[in-house]
Amino acid sequence: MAKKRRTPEEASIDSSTQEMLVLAEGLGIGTAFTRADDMAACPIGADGLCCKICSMGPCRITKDGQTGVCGATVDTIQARNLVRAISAGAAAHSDHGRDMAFTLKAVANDETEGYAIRDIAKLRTTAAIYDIPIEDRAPKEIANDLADLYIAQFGQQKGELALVKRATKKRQKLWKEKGVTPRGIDREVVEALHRTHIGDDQDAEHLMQHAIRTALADGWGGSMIGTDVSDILFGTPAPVLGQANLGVLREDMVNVVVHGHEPTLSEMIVAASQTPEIIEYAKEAGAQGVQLSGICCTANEILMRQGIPAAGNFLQQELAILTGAVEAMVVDVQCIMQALVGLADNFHTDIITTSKKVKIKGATHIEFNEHKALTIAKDILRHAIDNFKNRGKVHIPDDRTDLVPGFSHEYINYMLGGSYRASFRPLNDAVMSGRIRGIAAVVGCNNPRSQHDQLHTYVTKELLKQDVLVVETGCGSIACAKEGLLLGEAGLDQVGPGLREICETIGIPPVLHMGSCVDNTRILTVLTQIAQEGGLGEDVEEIPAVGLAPEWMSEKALSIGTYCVASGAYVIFGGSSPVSGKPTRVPDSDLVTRIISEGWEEDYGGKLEFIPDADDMIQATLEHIDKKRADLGLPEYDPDKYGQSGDARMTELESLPLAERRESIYGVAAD
Ligand code: SF4
Ligand code: MSK
Repeated sequence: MAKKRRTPEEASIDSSTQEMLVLAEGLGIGTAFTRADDMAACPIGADGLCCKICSMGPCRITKDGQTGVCGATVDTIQARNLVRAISAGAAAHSDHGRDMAFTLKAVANDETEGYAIRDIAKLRTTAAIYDIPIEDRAPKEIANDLADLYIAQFGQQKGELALVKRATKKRQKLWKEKGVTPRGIDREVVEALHRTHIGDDQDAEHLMQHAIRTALADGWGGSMIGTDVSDILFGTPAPVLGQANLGVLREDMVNVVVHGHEPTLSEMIVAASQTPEIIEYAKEAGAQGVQLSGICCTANEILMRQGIPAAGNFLQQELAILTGAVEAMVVDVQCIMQALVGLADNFHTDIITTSKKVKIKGATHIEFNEHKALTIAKDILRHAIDNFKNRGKVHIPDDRTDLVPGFSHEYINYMLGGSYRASFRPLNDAVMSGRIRGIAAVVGCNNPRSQHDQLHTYVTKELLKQDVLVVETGCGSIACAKEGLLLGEAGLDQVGPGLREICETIGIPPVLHMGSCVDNTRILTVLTQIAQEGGLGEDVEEIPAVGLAPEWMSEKALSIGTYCVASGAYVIFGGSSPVSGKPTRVPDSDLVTRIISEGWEEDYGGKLEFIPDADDMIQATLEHIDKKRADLGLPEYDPDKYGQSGDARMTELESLPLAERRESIYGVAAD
C-alpha cells in the first residue's frame, strides 16, 4: 500500500514552500518532501542498531542481549556509530576551516586574485591571542604568521590546540583533567576512525570520551578557524538589511543562486556581479542585471556581510529551481542534494559544482581556484547570463521578508556598550536582574521528516514570550527570518516585557542572527565572554543558557551539539535520537543515551538530549534556565516585574497631557 503523502500545509509552515509544493505536484516532480513521505526511515538504522563496519555484517541488533557476529554489543555499536557521525561532522567543518586558512596564507603572499584583508582590526586581535607580534608589522606579515599557525593546528601531533586558550581557565583545566583537550584537528578525526574499526575500542564510555575530544577539535579548532579567517578576509559581520525567501528571485534579472558553505567563491561572485562588464553583459542578454541570492549557509555568509538576500534554507534548494527563474545554482560543499541535477533537467537551470572535493554526476563543473578567483567568478556569471535566453515559464512566489542579520560576537559586545566601553556587562546585568530570563541558541538544519520551519519558529516564539533572548545560526535563522523575527521592532509585540525593554533600549531584534554553521563558535565565544564578565558564574555551565537544534539532520549538527556540551552547555535536539534503541525494540540499550546525558553532565556540566516534542523542549529549556538562575542565587524570574520602561513607557507618556507627563516623570505637580 502506498504511503500517504502530506499536504503542502502539513509539509511546511512557509507559504512560499507550500506554493512551490503545489506546483511540483502539478508538474509531477518529486522533492525531498515527497521522497521522505514515500520512504520511511529504516527503524533499525535510525536507532543506531545496525553495524556495517566489516563484511561479517551488516549486523542488526533487534533483540535484547543479541550481539554482532564479532560479539559487539548494542552499546558498542551505538557508540561507534555516533562517534563516526560526530567525526564526519567535525571533518566537514574543519576541512572548510583548513581551506580558509590556506586562502589567508595565499592572500598574505599575494598569490590570489580579488581578495584583500578586509578586517585588519580582527586580524590584529586574533594574532595577539597567540602572541604573534603585531606592532609595526604590515597586515600581510601578521596574516602570514596567523595562517601558518592555523594551518599547523590541523597536522599537529602533540600538545594542545592553540585555540583552546580562548576557553575559560576553568574549562581548559577540566578538559586537561578528563584527557580530552584536542592535540591536533586531523589527529582526533583519524583516531576516531581508527578506534571505530572492527576489533578496536569496544567500551562505549571510552569511545564517547573520544567523541568529545574530536568535537572539541571542531568547535575550538576547525570551525573557529573558519569563522576567524572569514571575518579577517571578508569583514566581521555587523547589522545590515537583508531579505529572505523565494520571492527574492527576480523575473527581470539573471538569477544566480549560491549554495553550500564556503564564502571564498560566493564573496567573489558578489564582487564580480557588481562589475560594470558583468552588468553590461547581462543587459546585452536582455536582463536588468544579475540577482544573486543564497541557500543554506553560503546564504548566511553573504547575507550577514553583504546583505545579499537568502532565497531559502536547506529544504528550499529544490524549490528555487522549480521557479524556473534560476539560470545557475552554484554549489561548493555540504548540504547539496544530489536530486538537484535531475530536478534541474526539467528546467533550464545549470547546476555548477565548483569545489575540488565535490562533483555531482550530470552537473557542470567549473573548478574554483583562489589564485584566479575573480576571473573564475566572472566566467561563472557569464555562463549563467548565457543561459538566460533558455528560460521558460517562470513562477516566483511573491514572498520575501526583511531582516537584519550580522550579530557577530564583536558587534554584540560593541552594541551593548559602544566604542569606548564595549562590554558584556549590560547583558549580564539584564540576565541577573531577570529582565532577560536566560539565553537560547536555536540553530541547525531543516529535516523533511518534520514540518519544515515549524519547530524552529514555534520554539523560538515561545521562548521569546518567556523573556529568553534567542541567538540563531544556520538554516534555523532563515526560518525565523521568514517569520519576521529578525527585524527590529517587527516581532516585539510577541516578546516578553523584560526582553522587549532590552530590545527597545539597544535597538535590536528579539532574535540575533549570528551566522552560518561554522559560526556556532561565535556562540561559544559569547558564552565564554559572559562567564568572564562576571556575575553569572565562572564558566559556561553556570550560565542560564540552552542550545537547541529542533530540526537537525546533518552529522555536523551532532559535532556542534557535542562540542557545546563539552563546553558546558545543555543541548536539546529535536527529531529522533540516533542512539535511542527504542526501549521496546532492545530494552537494554540506553547506555549511550545515559552517557551523553547524565554521564556528560557529571563530567562536563553540559548534556545532550533528544526531545521530539516541541512543548517538552520548551519546558526543558525553561526548567534548565530557572535551575541555573536559582543555582546562581539570582531572583526568580517574574514576568510582571518589567515592561514599564522602553518604548512602552514612551508611548504611555506621550498620551498624557503635558502637566501629567511632567508629574509622572519627575513626581512634581505642574505649576
Ligand atoms: Fe557485525 Fe562486528 Fe562486523 Fe559490526 S564489526 S558488522 S557488529 S561483525
Ligand atoms: S546549511 S548543516 S542544513 S544548518 Fe549549514 Fe543548514 Fe544544517 Fe546544512
